[in-house]
Amino acid sequence: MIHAPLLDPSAGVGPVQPRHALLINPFYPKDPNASFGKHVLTPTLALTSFAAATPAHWTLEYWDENLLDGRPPFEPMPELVGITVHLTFAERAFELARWYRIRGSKAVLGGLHVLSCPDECAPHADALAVGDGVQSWPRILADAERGSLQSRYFAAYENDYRTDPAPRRDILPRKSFLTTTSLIATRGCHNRCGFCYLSTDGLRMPYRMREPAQIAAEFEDDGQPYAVFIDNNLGSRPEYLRALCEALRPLKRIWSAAVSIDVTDDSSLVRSMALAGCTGVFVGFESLADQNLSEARKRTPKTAEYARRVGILHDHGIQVNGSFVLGFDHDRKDVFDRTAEWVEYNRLECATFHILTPYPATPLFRQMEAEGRLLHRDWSRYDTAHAVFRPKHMSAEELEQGYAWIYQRLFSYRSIWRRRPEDWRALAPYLAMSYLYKRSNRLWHLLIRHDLVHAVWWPLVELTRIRHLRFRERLARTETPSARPGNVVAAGV
Ligand code: B12
Ligand code: SF4
Repeated sequence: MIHAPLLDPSAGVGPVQPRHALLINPFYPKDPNASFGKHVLTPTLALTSFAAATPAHWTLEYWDENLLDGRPPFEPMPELVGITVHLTFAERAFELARWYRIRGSKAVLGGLHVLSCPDECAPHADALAVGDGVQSWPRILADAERGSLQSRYFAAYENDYRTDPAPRRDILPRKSFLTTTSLIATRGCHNRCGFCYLSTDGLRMPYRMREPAQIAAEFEDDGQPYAVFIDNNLGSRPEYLRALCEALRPLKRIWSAAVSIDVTDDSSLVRSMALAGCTGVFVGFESLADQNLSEARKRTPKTAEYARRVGILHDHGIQVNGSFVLGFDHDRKDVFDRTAEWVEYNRLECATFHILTPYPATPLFRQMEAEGRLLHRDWSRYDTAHAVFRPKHMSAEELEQGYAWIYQRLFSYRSIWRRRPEDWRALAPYLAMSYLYKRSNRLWHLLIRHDLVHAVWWPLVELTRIRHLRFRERLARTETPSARPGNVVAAGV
Protein backbone atom coordinates (compact mmCIF):
# COMPACT_ATOMS: atom_id res chain seq x y z
CA MET A 1 0.00 0.00 0.00
CA ILE A 2 3.08 2.21 0.05
CA HIS A 3 4.94 1.61 -3.23
CA ALA A 4 3.71 2.00 -6.79
CA PRO A 5 4.13 -1.01 -9.12
CA LEU A 6 7.31 -1.04 -11.20
CA LEU A 7 7.20 0.03 -14.84
CA ASP A 8 9.48 -2.39 -16.65
CA PRO A 9 11.76 -0.35 -18.98
CA SER A 10 12.17 -3.25 -21.44
CA ALA A 11 8.46 -4.10 -21.82
CA GLY A 12 5.96 -2.72 -24.33
CA VAL A 13 7.42 -3.04 -27.77
CA GLY A 14 4.17 -3.83 -29.62
CA PRO A 15 2.48 -1.54 -32.17
CA VAL A 16 0.09 1.21 -31.11
CA GLN A 17 -3.56 0.23 -31.55
CA PRO A 18 -5.51 3.04 -33.24
CA ARG A 19 -8.75 4.23 -31.57
CA HIS A 20 -7.91 2.49 -28.31
CA ALA A 21 -7.73 4.51 -25.08
CA LEU A 22 -6.47 3.45 -21.66
CA LEU A 23 -7.73 5.38 -18.61
CA ILE A 24 -5.60 5.29 -15.46
CA ASN A 25 -6.17 6.23 -11.84
CA PRO A 26 -2.55 6.33 -10.62
CA PHE A 27 -1.22 4.77 -7.43
CA TYR A 28 -0.90 6.83 -4.24
CA PRO A 29 0.63 5.66 -0.93
CA LYS A 30 -1.98 4.95 1.78
CA ASP A 31 -1.83 6.65 5.16
CA PRO A 32 -1.24 3.82 7.68
CA ASN A 33 -2.96 5.88 10.43
CA ALA A 34 -6.31 5.77 8.64
CA SER A 35 -8.38 2.90 7.24
CA PHE A 36 -7.22 1.21 4.04
CA GLY A 37 -10.86 0.19 3.62
CA LYS A 38 -11.89 3.69 2.55
CA HIS A 39 -9.86 3.38 -0.65
CA VAL A 40 -12.08 0.56 -1.89
CA LEU A 41 -15.36 1.87 -0.58
CA THR A 42 -16.38 3.35 -3.92
CA PRO A 43 -14.49 4.45 -7.05
CA THR A 44 -13.67 7.97 -8.12
CA LEU A 45 -15.82 9.22 -10.99
CA ALA A 46 -12.97 11.19 -12.54
CA LEU A 47 -12.46 8.68 -15.36
CA THR A 48 -15.85 7.01 -15.70
CA SER A 49 -17.59 10.40 -16.06
CA PHE A 50 -15.81 11.44 -19.24
CA ALA A 51 -15.46 7.83 -20.45
CA ALA A 52 -19.20 8.08 -21.06
CA ALA A 53 -18.56 10.73 -23.70
CA THR A 54 -16.37 8.38 -25.78
CA PRO A 55 -17.64 7.78 -29.34
CA ALA A 56 -18.58 4.17 -30.13
CA HIS A 57 -15.72 3.56 -32.58
CA TRP A 58 -13.17 3.95 -29.75
CA THR A 59 -12.41 1.06 -27.38
CA LEU A 60 -11.73 1.77 -23.71
CA GLU A 61 -9.79 0.09 -20.93
CA TYR A 62 -9.90 1.18 -17.29
CA TRP A 63 -7.07 0.65 -14.78
CA ASP A 64 -6.93 1.66 -11.14
CA GLU A 65 -3.43 1.04 -9.79
CA ASN A 66 -4.77 1.22 -6.24
CA LEU A 67 -6.53 -2.11 -6.65
CA LEU A 68 -3.10 -3.77 -6.38
CA ASP A 69 -3.32 -5.74 -9.63
CA GLY A 70 0.05 -4.43 -10.75
CA ARG A 71 1.07 -1.93 -13.39
CA PRO A 72 -1.37 -0.75 -16.09
CA PRO A 73 -1.66 -2.86 -19.26
CA PHE A 74 0.15 -2.18 -22.54
CA GLU A 75 -1.07 -4.95 -24.85
CA PRO A 76 -2.50 -3.48 -26.96
CA MET A 77 -0.50 -0.28 -26.64
CA PRO A 78 -3.15 2.48 -26.51
CA GLU A 79 -3.27 5.33 -29.00
CA LEU A 80 -4.26 7.59 -26.09
CA VAL A 81 -3.62 7.20 -22.40
CA GLY A 82 -5.86 9.40 -20.21
CA ILE A 83 -4.56 9.92 -16.68
CA THR A 84 -6.22 11.74 -13.80
CA VAL A 85 -3.79 13.84 -11.74
CA HIS A 86 -4.08 14.97 -8.12
CA LEU A 87 -1.21 16.76 -6.46
CA THR A 88 -0.40 13.83 -4.16
CA PHE A 89 0.16 11.42 -7.04
CA ALA A 90 1.33 13.88 -9.70
CA GLU A 91 4.81 12.33 -9.88
CA ARG A 92 3.36 8.86 -10.47
CA ALA A 93 1.05 10.27 -13.17
CA PHE A 94 4.05 11.90 -14.89
CA GLU A 95 6.05 8.66 -14.68
CA LEU A 96 3.20 6.74 -16.32
CA ALA A 97 2.80 9.38 -19.03
CA ARG A 98 6.53 9.20 -19.77
CA TRP A 99 6.46 5.41 -20.04
CA TYR A 100 3.60 5.34 -22.54
CA ARG A 101 4.79 8.34 -24.56
CA ILE A 102 8.19 6.75 -25.20
CA ARG A 103 6.31 3.77 -26.66
CA GLY A 104 4.21 5.81 -29.06
CA SER A 105 1.03 6.61 -27.08
CA LYS A 106 -0.21 10.16 -26.64
CA ALA A 107 -0.71 11.15 -23.00
CA VAL A 108 -3.71 13.27 -21.97
CA LEU A 109 -3.64 14.60 -18.40
CA GLY A 110 -6.65 16.01 -16.56
CA GLY A 111 -7.96 16.46 -13.02
CA LEU A 112 -7.56 18.77 -10.05
CA HIS A 113 -3.81 19.23 -10.28
CA VAL A 114 -3.97 20.07 -13.98
CA LEU A 115 -6.48 22.76 -13.09
CA SER A 116 -4.39 24.28 -10.30
CA CYS A 117 -0.88 23.82 -11.78
CA PRO A 118 -1.20 23.51 -15.61
CA ASP A 119 2.30 24.77 -16.33
CA GLU A 120 3.84 22.12 -14.10
CA CYS A 121 1.83 19.37 -15.85
CA ALA A 122 2.26 20.55 -19.46
CA PRO A 123 5.74 19.12 -20.16
CA HIS A 124 4.48 15.65 -19.22
CA ALA A 125 1.51 15.58 -21.62
CA ASP A 126 0.64 15.73 -25.28
CA ALA A 127 -2.62 17.40 -24.24
CA LEU A 128 -3.98 18.85 -21.00
CA ALA A 129 -7.70 18.82 -20.17
CA VAL A 130 -8.23 21.84 -17.92
CA GLY A 131 -11.63 21.66 -16.22
CA ASP A 132 -14.54 19.43 -17.19
CA GLY A 133 -13.43 16.30 -19.05
CA VAL A 134 -16.95 15.37 -20.16
CA GLN A 135 -16.92 18.31 -22.56
CA SER A 136 -13.28 18.16 -23.65
CA TRP A 137 -12.74 14.38 -24.06
CA PRO A 138 -14.75 13.99 -27.33
CA ARG A 139 -12.92 17.02 -28.75
CA ILE A 140 -9.59 15.50 -27.77
CA LEU A 141 -10.44 12.17 -29.42
CA ALA A 142 -11.64 13.87 -32.60
CA ASP A 143 -8.44 15.94 -32.83
CA ALA A 144 -6.30 12.87 -32.13
CA GLU A 145 -8.01 11.07 -35.03
CA ARG A 146 -7.20 14.00 -37.31
CA GLY A 147 -3.61 14.10 -36.03
CA SER A 148 -4.13 17.65 -34.76
CA LEU A 149 -4.07 17.29 -30.98
CA GLN A 150 -3.93 20.68 -29.22
CA SER A 151 -1.73 21.17 -26.19
CA ARG A 152 -4.57 22.48 -23.98
CA TYR A 153 -8.33 22.02 -23.87
CA PHE A 154 -10.45 24.18 -21.56
CA ALA A 155 -14.00 23.46 -20.42
CA ALA A 156 -15.83 25.38 -17.70
CA TYR A 157 -18.25 23.77 -15.25
CA GLU A 158 -21.09 25.95 -16.44
CA ASN A 159 -23.03 23.86 -18.95
CA ASP A 160 -26.39 22.25 -18.20
CA TYR A 161 -25.40 19.34 -15.94
CA ARG A 162 -28.56 17.45 -16.90
CA THR A 163 -27.19 16.92 -20.40
CA ASP A 164 -24.12 14.97 -19.18
CA PRO A 165 -24.27 11.24 -19.90
CA ALA A 166 -24.39 8.83 -16.95
CA PRO A 167 -20.86 7.68 -15.92
CA ARG A 168 -19.63 4.41 -17.50
CA ARG A 169 -19.75 2.21 -14.39
CA ASP A 170 -19.72 -0.92 -16.56
CA ILE A 171 -15.96 -0.53 -17.15
CA LEU A 172 -15.22 -0.83 -13.41
CA PRO A 173 -14.08 -4.08 -11.77
CA ARG A 174 -17.15 -4.80 -9.62
CA LYS A 175 -15.52 -7.22 -7.19
CA SER A 176 -12.98 -4.64 -6.12
CA PHE A 177 -15.24 -2.11 -4.42
CA LEU A 178 -17.83 -2.26 -1.69
CA THR A 179 -20.06 -0.64 -4.27
CA THR A 180 -19.43 0.56 -7.81
CA THR A 181 -22.35 2.97 -7.44
CA SER A 182 -20.56 6.24 -6.81
CA LEU A 183 -23.30 8.73 -7.60
CA ILE A 184 -22.92 12.44 -8.25
CA ALA A 185 -26.06 14.54 -8.39
CA THR A 186 -24.59 18.02 -7.99
CA ARG A 187 -21.35 19.86 -8.50
CA GLY A 188 -20.12 22.79 -6.41
CA CYS A 189 -21.16 23.98 -2.96
CA HIS A 190 -22.86 27.07 -1.51
CA ASN A 191 -19.71 27.66 0.57
CA ARG A 192 -16.23 28.58 -0.62
CA CYS A 193 -14.00 27.76 2.35
CA GLY A 194 -10.51 29.19 1.93
CA PHE A 195 -8.85 25.79 2.38
CA CYS A 196 -11.12 23.90 -0.04
CA TYR A 197 -10.14 23.00 -3.60
CA LEU A 198 -13.39 24.68 -4.70
CA SER A 199 -11.75 28.06 -4.08
CA THR A 200 -8.90 27.30 -6.52
CA ASP A 201 -8.08 30.34 -8.70
CA GLY A 202 -9.89 30.22 -12.01
CA LEU A 203 -12.28 27.42 -10.97
CA ARG A 204 -15.85 28.54 -11.52
CA MET A 205 -18.21 25.87 -10.36
CA PRO A 206 -21.70 27.20 -9.74
CA TYR A 207 -23.99 24.74 -7.96
CA ARG A 208 -25.40 22.54 -10.74
CA MET A 209 -27.85 19.72 -10.32
CA ARG A 210 -28.96 16.72 -12.33
CA GLU A 211 -32.61 15.70 -12.45
CA PRO A 212 -33.52 13.54 -9.43
CA ALA A 213 -35.04 10.98 -11.84
CA GLN A 214 -31.69 10.68 -13.67
CA ILE A 215 -29.94 9.85 -10.41
CA ALA A 216 -32.57 7.32 -9.36
CA ALA A 217 -32.22 5.63 -12.76
CA GLU A 218 -28.42 5.46 -12.46
CA PHE A 219 -28.76 3.93 -8.99
CA GLU A 220 -31.24 1.36 -10.25
CA ASP A 221 -29.25 0.50 -13.38
CA ASP A 222 -26.06 -0.31 -11.49
CA GLY A 223 -27.91 -2.98 -9.53
CA GLN A 224 -26.15 -2.46 -6.18
CA PRO A 225 -27.99 -2.18 -2.86
CA TYR A 226 -25.82 0.68 -1.59
CA ALA A 227 -24.62 3.89 -3.22
CA VAL A 228 -22.20 6.58 -2.10
CA PHE A 229 -22.85 10.15 -3.21
CA ILE A 230 -19.49 11.76 -3.86
CA ASP A 231 -20.92 15.28 -4.23
CA ASN A 232 -19.01 17.97 -2.37
CA ASN A 233 -22.19 18.87 -0.53
CA LEU A 234 -25.44 17.12 -1.40
CA GLY A 235 -27.30 19.48 0.95
CA SER A 236 -26.43 22.86 -0.56
CA ARG A 237 -29.99 23.33 -1.89
CA PRO A 238 -32.41 21.81 0.65
CA GLU A 239 -35.33 21.80 -1.79
CA TYR A 240 -33.31 19.90 -4.36
CA LEU A 241 -32.25 17.33 -1.76
CA ARG A 242 -35.88 16.88 -0.76
CA ALA A 243 -36.86 16.23 -4.38
CA LEU A 244 -33.97 13.80 -4.78
CA CYS A 245 -35.12 11.91 -1.69
CA GLU A 246 -38.60 11.61 -3.18
CA ALA A 247 -37.08 10.03 -6.29
CA LEU A 248 -34.86 7.62 -4.32
CA ARG A 249 -37.44 6.45 -1.80
CA PRO A 250 -39.21 3.87 -4.01
CA LEU A 251 -35.91 2.10 -4.75
CA LYS A 252 -35.71 0.65 -1.23
CA ARG A 253 -31.93 0.88 -1.30
CA ILE A 254 -29.49 2.61 1.03
CA TRP A 255 -26.96 5.40 0.49
CA SER A 256 -24.64 7.82 2.21
CA ALA A 257 -23.55 11.32 1.26
CA ALA A 258 -21.41 14.29 2.26
CA VAL A 259 -23.49 17.17 3.59
CA SER A 260 -22.79 20.25 5.69
CA ILE A 261 -24.35 20.26 9.15
CA ASP A 262 -26.88 22.96 8.18
CA VAL A 263 -28.84 20.13 6.56
CA THR A 264 -30.28 19.74 10.07
CA ASP A 265 -31.78 23.28 9.98
CA ASP A 266 -35.06 21.55 9.12
CA SER A 267 -35.55 18.15 10.72
CA SER A 268 -38.25 17.30 8.16
CA LEU A 269 -35.50 17.23 5.54
CA VAL A 270 -33.51 14.78 7.67
CA ARG A 271 -36.64 12.68 7.93
CA SER A 272 -37.00 12.68 4.12
CA MET A 273 -33.40 11.55 3.83
CA ALA A 274 -33.95 8.68 6.26
CA LEU A 275 -37.13 7.60 4.52
CA ALA A 276 -35.27 7.62 1.20
CA GLY A 277 -32.54 5.27 2.44
CA CYS A 278 -29.85 7.54 3.87
CA THR A 279 -27.93 5.52 6.47
CA GLY A 280 -24.85 7.68 6.92
CA VAL A 281 -23.58 11.19 6.33
CA PHE A 282 -20.07 12.52 6.05
CA VAL A 283 -20.13 15.94 7.73
CA GLY A 284 -17.31 18.47 7.43
CA PHE A 285 -17.39 19.91 10.95
CA GLU A 286 -13.77 20.99 10.25
CA SER A 287 -13.23 22.51 13.70
CA LEU A 288 -14.81 22.90 17.11
CA ALA A 289 -13.58 26.52 17.33
CA ASP A 290 -15.83 29.20 15.80
CA GLN A 291 -12.86 31.48 15.11
CA ASN A 292 -11.23 28.87 12.88
CA LEU A 293 -14.42 28.51 10.88
CA SER A 294 -15.05 32.21 10.42
CA GLU A 295 -11.45 32.82 9.36
CA ALA A 296 -11.84 30.01 6.81
CA ARG A 297 -15.03 31.80 5.65
CA LYS A 298 -17.19 28.76 6.28
CA ARG A 299 -20.85 29.69 6.72
CA THR A 300 -22.01 27.17 9.28
CA PRO A 301 -24.00 27.03 12.52
CA LYS A 302 -22.10 27.84 15.74
CA THR A 303 -20.05 24.94 17.05
CA ALA A 304 -22.05 24.99 20.31
CA GLU A 305 -24.95 23.79 18.11
CA TYR A 306 -23.13 20.82 16.63
CA ALA A 307 -23.99 18.27 19.32
CA ARG A 308 -27.73 18.94 19.14
CA ARG A 309 -27.62 18.64 15.37
CA VAL A 310 -25.75 15.32 15.52
CA GLY A 311 -28.61 14.16 17.76
CA ILE A 312 -31.14 15.00 15.03
CA LEU A 313 -29.29 12.80 12.54
CA HIS A 314 -28.93 9.97 15.05
CA ASP A 315 -32.62 10.17 15.91
CA HIS A 316 -33.36 9.46 12.28
CA GLY A 317 -31.07 6.42 12.18
CA ILE A 318 -28.38 8.25 10.25
CA GLN A 319 -24.81 7.54 11.29
CA VAL A 320 -22.34 10.40 11.37
CA ASN A 321 -18.80 10.33 10.03
CA GLY A 322 -17.35 13.63 11.23
CA SER A 323 -14.51 15.18 9.28
CA PHE A 324 -12.10 17.42 11.23
CA VAL A 325 -9.20 19.55 10.07
CA LEU A 326 -6.32 19.95 12.52
CA GLY A 327 -3.75 22.75 12.62
CA PHE A 328 -5.86 25.89 12.11
CA ASP A 329 -4.44 29.10 13.56
CA HIS A 330 -6.59 28.90 16.70
CA ASP A 331 -5.72 25.27 17.40
CA ARG A 332 -3.47 24.74 20.40
CA LYS A 333 -1.90 21.54 21.63
CA ASP A 334 -5.08 20.50 23.40
CA VAL A 335 -7.04 20.35 20.10
CA PHE A 336 -6.44 16.61 19.68
CA ASP A 337 -7.70 15.61 23.08
CA ARG A 338 -10.66 18.00 22.99
CA THR A 339 -11.74 16.82 19.53
CA ALA A 340 -11.45 13.13 20.47
CA GLU A 341 -13.43 13.73 23.65
CA TRP A 342 -16.20 15.52 21.72
CA VAL A 343 -16.40 12.78 19.08
CA GLU A 344 -16.70 10.12 21.76
CA TYR A 345 -19.13 12.02 23.94
CA ASN A 346 -21.43 12.60 20.97
CA ARG A 347 -21.02 9.02 19.79
CA LEU A 348 -19.97 9.76 16.25
CA GLU A 349 -19.77 6.31 14.68
CA CYS A 350 -16.80 7.32 12.56
CA ALA A 351 -14.40 10.28 12.36
CA THR A 352 -11.91 11.32 9.70
CA PHE A 353 -9.03 13.69 10.39
CA HIS A 354 -7.00 15.86 8.07
CA ILE A 355 -4.00 18.02 8.76
CA LEU A 356 -4.75 21.47 7.34
CA THR A 357 -3.25 21.49 3.84
CA PRO A 358 -2.83 24.58 1.67
CA TYR A 359 -3.63 23.33 -1.82
CA PRO A 360 -1.85 25.32 -4.54
CA ALA A 361 -3.78 28.24 -6.03
CA THR A 362 -6.16 28.54 -3.06
CA PRO A 363 -6.50 31.54 -0.70
CA LEU A 364 -4.98 29.46 2.12
CA PHE A 365 -1.92 28.69 0.01
CA ARG A 366 -1.43 32.38 -0.83
CA GLN A 367 -1.78 33.34 2.85
CA MET A 368 0.76 30.72 4.02
CA GLU A 369 3.13 31.70 1.25
CA ALA A 370 2.86 35.42 2.08
CA GLU A 371 3.49 34.68 5.75
CA GLY A 372 6.52 32.53 4.86
CA ARG A 373 5.04 29.49 6.60
CA LEU A 374 5.22 26.88 3.82
CA LEU A 375 7.84 24.26 4.66
CA HIS A 376 8.27 22.86 1.12
CA ARG A 377 6.47 22.16 -2.15
CA ASP A 378 6.80 18.40 -2.19
CA TRP A 379 3.22 17.78 -3.36
CA SER A 380 3.39 14.08 -2.49
CA ARG A 381 3.24 15.14 1.16
CA TYR A 382 0.29 17.49 0.61
CA ASP A 383 -1.92 14.52 1.46
CA THR A 384 -3.49 15.85 4.69
CA ALA A 385 -1.43 13.31 6.67
CA HIS A 386 1.68 15.55 6.80
CA ALA A 387 2.23 19.06 8.14
CA VAL A 388 3.51 21.07 5.18
CA PHE A 389 3.37 24.48 6.89
CA ARG A 390 4.41 25.99 10.21
CA PRO A 391 1.39 25.95 12.56
CA LYS A 392 0.84 28.91 14.92
CA HIS A 393 0.70 27.26 18.33
CA MET A 394 2.68 24.05 17.96
CA SER A 395 5.51 22.69 15.87
CA ALA A 396 4.91 20.79 12.61
CA GLU A 397 6.16 17.63 14.37
CA GLU A 398 3.67 18.09 17.20
CA LEU A 399 0.87 18.49 14.66
CA GLU A 400 1.83 15.25 12.93
CA GLN A 401 2.17 13.42 16.24
CA GLY A 402 -1.22 14.72 17.38
CA TYR A 403 -2.77 13.55 14.11
CA ALA A 404 -1.36 10.03 14.53
CA TRP A 405 -2.44 10.02 18.19
CA ILE A 406 -6.04 10.99 17.50
CA TYR A 407 -6.44 8.24 14.89
CA GLN A 408 -4.97 5.69 17.29
CA ARG A 409 -7.34 6.81 19.99
CA LEU A 410 -10.45 6.78 17.81
CA PHE A 411 -9.56 3.38 16.32
CA SER A 412 -8.94 1.86 19.78
CA TYR A 413 -11.36 -0.75 21.20
CA ARG A 414 -12.11 1.56 24.12
CA SER A 415 -13.16 4.40 21.85
CA ILE A 416 -15.17 2.15 19.52
CA TRP A 417 -17.01 0.83 22.57
CA ARG A 418 -17.62 4.33 24.02
CA ARG A 419 -19.27 5.36 20.77
CA ARG A 420 -21.50 2.31 20.48
CA PRO A 421 -25.12 3.03 19.47
CA GLU A 422 -27.73 3.33 22.21
CA ASP A 423 -30.04 0.84 20.52
CA TRP A 424 -28.88 -2.69 21.46
CA ARG A 425 -30.10 -4.07 18.11
CA ALA A 426 -27.52 -1.94 16.41
CA LEU A 427 -24.61 -3.12 18.51
CA ALA A 428 -23.46 -6.26 16.68
CA PRO A 429 -23.37 -4.72 13.18
CA TYR A 430 -21.72 -1.57 14.55
CA LEU A 431 -18.95 -3.61 16.18
CA ALA A 432 -18.47 -5.80 13.11
CA MET A 433 -18.23 -2.79 10.86
CA SER A 434 -15.92 -0.88 13.18
CA TYR A 435 -13.60 -3.85 13.40
CA LEU A 436 -13.54 -4.36 9.67
CA TYR A 437 -13.18 -0.69 8.80
CA LYS A 438 -10.86 0.52 11.56
CA ARG A 439 -8.79 -2.39 12.81
CA SER A 440 -8.12 -4.56 9.79
CA ASN A 441 -5.52 -2.81 7.65
CA ARG A 442 -3.53 -6.03 7.14
CA LEU A 443 -6.68 -7.85 6.12
CA TRP A 444 -7.60 -5.07 3.67
CA HIS A 445 -4.34 -5.59 1.88
CA LEU A 446 -5.25 -9.25 1.28
CA LEU A 447 -8.86 -8.52 0.38
CA ILE A 448 -7.88 -5.90 -2.17
CA ARG A 449 -5.16 -8.02 -3.74
CA HIS A 450 -7.44 -11.06 -4.08
CA ASP A 451 -10.55 -9.18 -5.32
CA LEU A 452 -12.53 -10.12 -2.21
CA VAL A 453 -13.60 -6.65 -1.10
CA HIS A 454 -17.13 -6.84 -2.41
CA ALA A 455 -17.68 -10.43 -1.26
CA VAL A 456 -16.61 -9.72 2.33
CA TRP A 457 -18.30 -6.37 2.75
CA TRP A 458 -21.52 -7.18 0.94
CA PRO A 459 -23.26 -9.25 3.70
CA LEU A 460 -22.89 -6.33 6.13
CA VAL A 461 -24.39 -4.00 3.59
CA GLU A 462 -27.34 -6.27 2.89
CA LEU A 463 -27.95 -6.68 6.63
CA THR A 464 -27.92 -2.92 7.00
CA ARG A 465 -30.36 -2.52 4.15
CA ILE A 466 -32.79 -5.01 5.62
CA ARG A 467 -32.59 -3.40 9.08
CA HIS A 468 -33.01 0.00 7.49
CA LEU A 469 -36.16 -1.02 5.64
CA ARG A 470 -37.68 -2.13 8.94
CA PHE A 471 -36.64 1.11 10.60
CA ARG A 472 -38.07 3.09 7.73
CA GLU A 473 -41.43 1.42 8.12
CA ARG A 474 -41.51 2.38 11.80
CA LEU A 475 -40.36 5.90 10.98
CA ALA A 476 -43.07 6.35 8.37
CA ARG A 477 -45.70 5.44 10.99
CA THR A 478 -44.53 7.88 13.63
CA GLU A 479 -43.71 11.57 13.90
CA THR A 480 -40.88 11.13 16.42
CA PRO A 481 -38.51 8.27 15.66
CA SER A 482 -38.01 6.04 18.68
CA ALA A 483 -35.74 3.22 17.58
CA ARG A 484 -32.65 3.39 15.49
CA PRO A 485 -31.86 0.82 12.83
CA GLY A 486 -28.18 0.44 13.66
CA ASN A 487 -26.72 0.94 10.28
CA VAL A 488 -23.31 -0.32 9.53
CA VAL A 489 -22.39 2.01 6.75
CA ALA A 490 -21.17 5.40 7.88
CA ALA A 491 -17.90 5.27 6.08
CA GLY A 492 -17.33 8.26 3.88
CA VAL A 493 -14.87 9.65 1.45
C1 B12 B 1 -14.00 9.70 -4.38
C2 B12 B 1 -12.95 10.51 -3.63
C3 B12 B 1 -11.95 9.82 -2.99
C4 B12 B 1 -11.83 8.30 -3.03
C5 B12 B 1 -11.11 7.81 -4.30
C6 B12 B 1 -9.82 8.61 -4.59
C7 B12 B 1 -9.04 8.21 -5.82
N1 B12 B 1 -8.15 9.06 -6.27
O1 B12 B 1 -9.21 7.19 -6.36
C8 B12 B 1 -11.07 8.05 -1.70
C9 B12 B 1 -12.07 7.89 -0.58
C10 B12 B 1 -10.17 6.86 -1.70
C11 B12 B 1 -10.35 9.39 -1.52
C12 B12 B 1 -9.22 9.53 -0.79
C13 B12 B 1 -8.57 10.74 -0.63
N2 B12 B 1 -8.96 11.94 -1.04
CO1 B12 B 1 -10.52 12.20 -2.10
N3 B12 B 1 -12.10 12.61 -2.96
C14 B12 B 1 -13.02 11.93 -3.57
C15 B12 B 1 -14.17 12.85 -4.03
C16 B12 B 1 -15.26 12.80 -2.95
C17 B12 B 1 -14.80 12.53 -5.37
C18 B12 B 1 -13.83 12.47 -6.56
C19 B12 B 1 -14.66 12.43 -7.81
O2 B12 B 1 -15.01 11.37 -8.29
N4 B12 B 1 -15.10 13.62 -8.29
C20 B12 B 1 -15.99 13.75 -9.41
C21 B12 B 1 -15.21 13.83 -10.72
C22 B12 B 1 -16.18 13.74 -11.88
O3 B12 B 1 -14.57 15.11 -10.70
P1 B12 B 1 -13.00 15.27 -11.01
O4 B12 B 1 -12.22 14.25 -10.32
O5 B12 B 1 -12.62 16.68 -10.79
O6 B12 B 1 -12.93 14.94 -12.57
C23 B12 B 1 -13.40 15.86 -13.56
C24 B12 B 1 -12.28 16.76 -14.11
O7 B12 B 1 -11.29 17.04 -13.18
C25 B12 B 1 -11.81 16.07 -15.33
N5 B12 B 1 -10.79 15.04 -15.24
C26 B12 B 1 -10.29 14.40 -14.18
N6 B12 B 1 -9.31 13.56 -14.54
C27 B12 B 1 -9.21 13.63 -15.88
C28 B12 B 1 -8.38 12.93 -16.76
C29 B12 B 1 -8.50 13.19 -18.13
C30 B12 B 1 -7.64 12.44 -19.09
C31 B12 B 1 -9.47 14.12 -18.60
C32 B12 B 1 -9.65 14.35 -20.06
C33 B12 B 1 -10.27 14.83 -17.71
C34 B12 B 1 -10.14 14.56 -16.35
O8 B12 B 1 -12.99 15.49 -15.84
C35 B12 B 1 -13.84 15.05 -14.76
C36 B12 B 1 -15.27 15.37 -15.19
O9 B12 B 1 -15.52 16.75 -15.11
C37 B12 B 1 -13.47 14.24 -4.07
C38 B12 B 1 -14.40 15.44 -3.82
C39 B12 B 1 -15.21 15.72 -5.07
N7 B12 B 1 -16.50 15.79 -4.91
O10 B12 B 1 -14.70 15.82 -6.18
C40 B12 B 1 -12.40 14.08 -2.98
C41 B12 B 1 -11.03 14.76 -3.15
C42 B12 B 1 -10.57 14.54 -4.57
N8 B12 B 1 -10.15 14.01 -2.26
C43 B12 B 1 -9.31 14.76 -1.70
C44 B12 B 1 -8.33 14.29 -0.78
C45 B12 B 1 -7.51 15.36 -0.08
C46 B12 B 1 -8.18 12.92 -0.54
C47 B12 B 1 -7.14 12.32 0.39
C48 B12 B 1 -5.72 12.81 0.18
C49 B12 B 1 -7.69 12.63 1.79
C50 B12 B 1 -7.34 11.72 2.89
N9 B12 B 1 -6.43 12.12 3.73
O11 B12 B 1 -7.94 10.69 2.99
C51 B12 B 1 -7.28 10.79 0.12
C52 B12 B 1 -6.13 10.18 -0.64
C53 B12 B 1 -6.35 10.04 -2.13
C54 B12 B 1 -5.31 10.65 -3.00
N10 B12 B 1 -4.05 10.70 -2.66
O12 B12 B 1 -5.69 11.11 -4.04
C55 B12 B 1 -9.46 16.21 -2.10
C56 B12 B 1 -8.37 16.62 -3.08
C57 B12 B 1 -7.92 18.05 -2.87
C58 B12 B 1 -6.83 18.44 -3.85
N11 B12 B 1 -6.71 19.71 -4.13
O13 B12 B 1 -6.13 17.61 -4.36
C59 B12 B 1 -10.89 16.24 -2.65
C60 B12 B 1 -11.16 17.27 -3.72
C61 B12 B 1 -11.83 16.46 -1.42
C62 B12 B 1 -11.82 17.84 -0.89
N12 B12 B 1 -12.95 18.56 -0.83
O14 B12 B 1 -10.82 18.34 -0.44
N13 B12 B 1 -10.96 10.34 -2.20
S1 SF4 C 1 -18.41 23.34 2.88
FE1 SF4 C 1 -17.03 21.65 2.33
S2 SF4 C 1 -17.26 21.36 0.08
FE2 SF4 C 1 -18.18 23.36 0.64
S3 SF4 C 1 -16.51 24.83 0.24
FE3 SF4 C 1 -16.42 24.28 2.43
S4 SF4 C 1 -14.97 22.53 2.56
FE4 SF4 C 1 -15.55 22.81 0.37
